[in-house]
Amino acid sequence: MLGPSVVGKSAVTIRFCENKFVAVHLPTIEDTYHASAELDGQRYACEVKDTAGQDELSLFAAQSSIGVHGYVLLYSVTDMASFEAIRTINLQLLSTLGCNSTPRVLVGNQIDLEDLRKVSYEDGEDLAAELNCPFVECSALTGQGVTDVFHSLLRAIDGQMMPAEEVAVEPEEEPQPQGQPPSQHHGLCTIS
Ligand SMILES: Nc1nc2c(ncn2[C@@H]2O[C@H](COP(=O)(O)OP(=O)(O)O)[C@@H](O)[C@H]2O)c(=O)[nH]1
Ligand SMILES: [Mg+2]
Repeated sequence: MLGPSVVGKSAVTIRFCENKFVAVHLPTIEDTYHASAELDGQRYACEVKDTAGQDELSLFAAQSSIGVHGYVLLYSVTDMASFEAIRTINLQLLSTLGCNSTPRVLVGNQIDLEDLRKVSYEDGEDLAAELNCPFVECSALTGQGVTDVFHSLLRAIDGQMMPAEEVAVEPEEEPQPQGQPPSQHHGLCTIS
């Protein structure tokens, strides 16, 4: 679970894994949560790593990527600076992984605060197109869209993990992303 501070990384994680809203969560706590998800007839055991957040002082560390299958890039729709920070966080992530793509989902949180919205849905869609990943808006407070966040990411992870013969593109035209070889472990997904 990546993103700037106070955008709701912990709140979205806990909404998905424990189906409750935590109004106050210590910002420095980094913890791993578990959830089970059912998608397209397949059951997934998800491990979600809540991070303390990425900013100028705490960049994404290579060791944080060990065993992680996909990433949530979270901003708050009420905070334009948090949205603008996503590009940098994404670049840091890809350069740390040493690849030009990895399963990610771009997520705008806090859509229950519509009156305070600063980042439009279209802004989010445009950035997701630029980052080449799915886009979801959600609210950890109401729970709206939260399941969709993780389903979108599981689809992105599953798409990358498909065995080579099931991938519809020609390898010459579209090389597979480097750094994370295809895996047969479809049942367990670790998300950061
Ligand atoms: N209204 C509203 N508040 C939220 C939502 N998600 C998080 N918050 C609040 O935003 C603040 C930061 O949330 P937190 O999960 O601690 O952010 P983190 O630092 O990114 O982990 C807390 O006061 C939360 O209660 C949401 O969807 N809607
Ligand atoms: Mg937190």
